[in-house]
Amino acid sequence: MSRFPDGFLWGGAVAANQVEGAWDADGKGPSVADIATYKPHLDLKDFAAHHVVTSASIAAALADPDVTHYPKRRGIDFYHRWRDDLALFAELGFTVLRVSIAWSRLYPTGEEEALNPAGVAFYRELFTQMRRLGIEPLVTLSHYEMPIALAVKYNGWSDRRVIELFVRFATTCFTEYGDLVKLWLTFNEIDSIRRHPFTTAGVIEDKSTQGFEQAIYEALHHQFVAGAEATRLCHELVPGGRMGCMLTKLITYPLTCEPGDVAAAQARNLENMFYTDVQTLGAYPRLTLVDLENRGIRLPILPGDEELLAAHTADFVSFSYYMSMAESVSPDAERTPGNTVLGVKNPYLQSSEWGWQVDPVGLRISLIDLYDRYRKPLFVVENGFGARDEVTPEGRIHDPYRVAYFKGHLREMRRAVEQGVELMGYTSWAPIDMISAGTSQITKRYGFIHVDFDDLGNGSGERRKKDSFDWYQRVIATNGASLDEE
Ligand code: BGP
Repeated sequence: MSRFPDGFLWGGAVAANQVEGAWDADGKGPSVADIATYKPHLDLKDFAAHHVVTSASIAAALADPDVTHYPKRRGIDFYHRWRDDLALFAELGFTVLRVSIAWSRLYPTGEEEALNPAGVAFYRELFTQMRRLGIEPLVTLSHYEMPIALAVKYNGWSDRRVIELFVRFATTCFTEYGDLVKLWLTFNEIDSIRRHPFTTAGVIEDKSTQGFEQAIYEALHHQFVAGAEATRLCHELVPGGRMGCMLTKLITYPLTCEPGDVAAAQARNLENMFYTDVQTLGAYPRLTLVDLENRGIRLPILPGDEELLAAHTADFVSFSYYMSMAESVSPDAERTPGNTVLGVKNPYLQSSEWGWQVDPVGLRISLIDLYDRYRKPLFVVENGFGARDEVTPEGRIHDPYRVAYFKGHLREMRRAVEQGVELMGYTSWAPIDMISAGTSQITKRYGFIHVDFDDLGNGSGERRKKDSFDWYQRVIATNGASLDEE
């Protein structure tokens, strides 16, 4: 019965915009997440359509006080129920919990000189209670929830002035919470900027006079620079502080050994890794620079930027892993959605109701790939199975499909560790049901804990343990040895 290394961190991950709710309580300003609507009329698999925003739709949403049709405004009311939720996480045996800090809870528009004291107090209490429960906080500075005022005024991160504002926010987080929080992440899934530029970086197409693609890469460069500066400040201001970068690990296999398929898959994997290359190796890969040049994209690199990137790389590489894809040059190849991407269907894999292809071995391959490329500690900070759960008349939730998903992935993860991958920990996505990032639904449930809300916010909000709760509790209690049990 093999275990994970002593001190391996076990837990779960959530994001402020998907759980907190209380979008305008206690001085919080609106964020880009607060205008996301649940669009049941749209194909759940057409993720791009769920993320389309215009200046007009933003203005209309901001003028609308409704919370029913803006699910991230209400989340799962974690802002008021966090103590009970933390108690459930402690009962699971968590030694780490990944959360994010909502920038607009500290700086409502992102530009205030003065901090919002209620926001500061909220996170201080949260981290203090985590420490009391023996749960290490792992904090993401930016998880799809920048102040919407910065998107409207500056077209988000496409404007270099947002770097300074973010660095001030990060500095505040380090000085306010550095005694409690030692593990930090800069930008959640920074690579998603090309898939949903508004959600990730506040970039709005109808404001991008320089061209949408150009604006997106300007925003990306500014996030890279801000991330390196935040890494420098974390080391300066947080005793023992460690900063990680975060990637959506989108592994792509060639559908066949037809060389064209192999080349197509290689191109997708290189595109995916480019983001961690910059943050971990400290420079833009030449292949990417030439590709951007060929596409007429100009990176707004200013003097000192490249030195900063080279000097302040990530201490560890974290990533989300949910599914894998295939690629093919054949125009007839069937495509299926994944985590805000489209890829070719792999005939060897099953898919979730949302079309995400389930591939536990892909997690081991990803761990080996990333460790061999970066030779730095890794952290799996998201992995999980979104599914509809039924509550029985007796109030039970039987979710064997979720246990099967985790069992497969955790066994493969353990094999990678046995092969020598340095892995700091694992945080499942997500320990409790919440509003999905892609489609703003709660009925796409991930948790070991059920939350009694529907997609329009009806329900008591009551928390209920699913069958998978006990299963994960035992995995943690045995440091993974119970994975061998049938
Ligand atoms: C990742 C995000 C998370 C989370 C997850 C699941 O991309 O970092 O915030 O939501 O995907 O996706 P979804 O909620 O769309 O099912």
